[in-house]
Amino acid sequence: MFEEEAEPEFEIFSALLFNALKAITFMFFISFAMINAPAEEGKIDPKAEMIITVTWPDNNPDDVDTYVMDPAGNIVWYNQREAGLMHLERDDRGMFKDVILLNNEEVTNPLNQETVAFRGLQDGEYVVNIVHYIANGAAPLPVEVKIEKLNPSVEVVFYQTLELRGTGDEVTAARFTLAGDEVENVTNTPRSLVEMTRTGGKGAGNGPGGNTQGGQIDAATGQVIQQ
Ligand SMILES: [Ca+2]
Ligand SMILES: [Ca+2]
Repeated sequence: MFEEEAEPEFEIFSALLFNALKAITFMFFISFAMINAPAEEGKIDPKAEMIITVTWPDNNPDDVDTYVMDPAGNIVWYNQREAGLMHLERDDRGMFKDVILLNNEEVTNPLNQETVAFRGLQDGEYVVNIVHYIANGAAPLPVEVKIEKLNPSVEVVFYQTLELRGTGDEVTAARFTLAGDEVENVTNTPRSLVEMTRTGGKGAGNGPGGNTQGGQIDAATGQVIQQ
């Protein structure tokens, strides 16, 4: 009689133990996943070698896009936020989704700024363009472009306020050539990067690093060297 009663008690205990183990395993995996969840938005590489900052007036609803091409022909833009050693930290779309938490309440963040960071440098020419992706007003939009080289000490390579004149307007802010630690030949000779991203160039956004058709860029002509 006693032995028969002991059996269900043991079953309840083992069922409880089994469920507790399941719960602990579940919590372990959840916490592990949370630890590994990357904070993609707004990430700045602490080892950045160069920073390009593009800013337009606070609270302006226009969407400006930053395009940067490295000497290898990689192009970083909102649809290809990582290319070569460059990373677009944030695609600012004017007022769209611009909120910050203040005292646990969502308030509008007036800032309009995009940042591209280089975690390494390559010799050769870089091209920095700004594009008026969406214009809401008729007046030209002032856009400030700042290019800084961070090591061994902060050096402002370029700083200028340019104007964008309506949806689709693309302006070459600066082109510069790196040779070791030296920055040479800063110009603003126009060169479209938007066109290259739309015609299947290396920065076309079809997977990491773009497709395989791009190649070495000739620093003199700015053209892709056919292999
Ligand atoms: Ca943008
Ligand atoms: Ca904004």
